[in-house]
Amino acid sequence: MTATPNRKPCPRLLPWLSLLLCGSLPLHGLAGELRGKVVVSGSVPAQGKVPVTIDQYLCGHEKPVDDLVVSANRELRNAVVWIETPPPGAPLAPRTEKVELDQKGCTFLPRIVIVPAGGTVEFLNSDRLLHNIHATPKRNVSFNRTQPMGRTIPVTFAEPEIVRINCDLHAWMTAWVVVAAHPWYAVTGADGRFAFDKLPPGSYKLQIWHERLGTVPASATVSDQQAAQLTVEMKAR
Ligand SMILES: [Cu+2]
Repeated sequence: MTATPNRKPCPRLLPWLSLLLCGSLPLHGLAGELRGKVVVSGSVPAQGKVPVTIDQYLCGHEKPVDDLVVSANRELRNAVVWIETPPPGAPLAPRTEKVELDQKGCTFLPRIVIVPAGGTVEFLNSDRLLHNIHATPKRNVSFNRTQPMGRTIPVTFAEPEIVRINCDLHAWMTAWVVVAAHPWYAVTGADGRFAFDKLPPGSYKLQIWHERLGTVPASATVSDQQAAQLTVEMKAR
């Protein structure tokens, strides 16, 4: 997943003219890239399954345990990566894009969504049964709502944090809402990879969070010559 800063388009001009017309130097003129990968060291438990004891007609008889998904090459899926020290004058994250979190096949899809602080997540239920969305935030407003099929429940998240979401009716159902303070947040794919672009050259501190493996720091230096490469290792417990 690539996080892209939301900037008003600024025509390619001489830097001083851009500064005058656009209020800042155009990032695309200085843009650097950071490409990374999160891998797991230590003993990785095999992905287990949890038995389904209710609503089997729709949910099936078992569900994979999705809280630690590691590829054969030790690449970690669903790690959240963000830049702890965003560039000075970084734009606020965009608040207009639609973020949806569905409940489908008795699973939250996707497991992790990123929403900018002040933005709204639309919770959906595509299943022909009753689900529930139970959020346990520390800095945002708590909520616990039943959700019949087809109902959209919009929820606005004001403060940056990572919020756990559960369905109390189906114990295996967990999702996470990452409320982002700025545009440089990403979630790793099945290959453990993430990328940030339009990043001004400089040195950055990063944080990498995973629901089972905790948080680790990292750092990277970005230049405008070539993409910076970063491999982050998280220890399986
Ligand atoms: Cu449910």
